Amino acid sequence: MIASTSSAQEQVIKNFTVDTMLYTSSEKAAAAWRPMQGALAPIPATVDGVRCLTLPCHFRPSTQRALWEKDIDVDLTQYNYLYFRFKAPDLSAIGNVAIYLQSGDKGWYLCDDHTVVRLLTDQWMTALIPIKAFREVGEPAGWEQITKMRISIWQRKDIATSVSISDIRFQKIDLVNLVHNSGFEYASIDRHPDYWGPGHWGLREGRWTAKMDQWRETWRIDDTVAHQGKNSLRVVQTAEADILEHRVVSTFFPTTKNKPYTFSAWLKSDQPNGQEVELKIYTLKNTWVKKTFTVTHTWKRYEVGFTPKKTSPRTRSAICPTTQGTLWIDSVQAEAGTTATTYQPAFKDITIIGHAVQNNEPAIADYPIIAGSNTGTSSIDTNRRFLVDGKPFIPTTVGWDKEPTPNAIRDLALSGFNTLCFTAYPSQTVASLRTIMDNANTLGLKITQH
Ligand SMILES: [Ca+2]
Repeated sequence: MIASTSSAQEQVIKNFTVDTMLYTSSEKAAAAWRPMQGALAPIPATVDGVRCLTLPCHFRPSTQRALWEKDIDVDLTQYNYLYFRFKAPDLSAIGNVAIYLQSGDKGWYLCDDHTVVRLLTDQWMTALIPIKAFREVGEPAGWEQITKMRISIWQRKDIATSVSISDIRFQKIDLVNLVHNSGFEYASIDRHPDYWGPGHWGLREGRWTAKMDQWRETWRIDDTVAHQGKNSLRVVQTAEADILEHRVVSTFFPTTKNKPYTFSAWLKSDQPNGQEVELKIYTLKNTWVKKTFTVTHTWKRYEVGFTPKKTSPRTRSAICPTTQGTLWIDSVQAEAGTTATTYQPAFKDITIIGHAVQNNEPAIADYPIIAGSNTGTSSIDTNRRFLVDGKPFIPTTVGWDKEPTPNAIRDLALSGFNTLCFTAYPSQTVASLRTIMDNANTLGLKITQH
């Protein structure tokens, strides 16, 4: 058992390794993870390139579950998450994976909630379970004295199957950053960062909408320059008229009224005499706080404080170059408090989306998304790709702020776009919406709304 701090996320995560699951024989594995109630001995294995312990589950009609126990010794008041990786080749045979933590002789802490340990795919998955998701069974003696971990795999089908597990740890994760993809490390679409846009989430200027490839060259990931990680965002501001198109605006994050926050970003410019850049916070109803800086040619952190007058789930941060130059942006952070603390990625940026669970909220991949097609289903997969009917899909469209006419819909389809985007107002009737949607569907267009 090793307590260590991850070098990659130094100051962010403290680890207590329960078991790396790297055993050289079944005997040694079974001595550590004792098979209980007739379960079979664990098998050291390499599954899809991952060294692990495979737990054989030979379910019979009389078998409710297979379980294994290991002695541990940990004070869990110092940690707030249980982390492990697992893979189940036949999800249909597995009912649930329950984790028990024994404390004293009279009780356990148990996590067996399907919403926490979810068997989503037959690939390697990462579980990140909040300690507070565990509930008491019997009379556990306290979080300070955890002496045993039990893995219990419940049967759904009475067949022989298995679950492989790797790298079990308790973690202390104390993340403050509210901004998603704040280091620009994720880009599902070629060199275009996830969770960021130019403000209106589309381009308004006609000369750019006709030359999207050129605009992308001026507003994109740069994987040769970074303050942290591999990427930064590079914005080439060539004319003052392009200020709106070259804003760098985050997705929403929640803020609480009368509470101070600090927004910061690491910036550098190619301008020898500096480039003017605004840091902005958009709060409710698009009121904003801003501070203007002259950014120099070396990486430096800039920050602005703000205190929202109302509680809102819809606060956004923005970095806006207002004079000409090439600007690199990285390590953006919005956090509670009056000063910027050491940069940390946001919670979901260091976990595998789709398998991370925070405060029992569904992970992003679990939210159903309704596609325009009346037969299609859509979702976001574990690699953050948007899928329609199981296949990656990138909507290309022109947006209407009113009802698109039949001719407009037809022209959209004939021009090679694959999606119709329009605003649905309360004044519209179901019948008029239905006409638009049927029209689009007939022409093979998906529908999205803004
Ligand atoms: Ca970065």
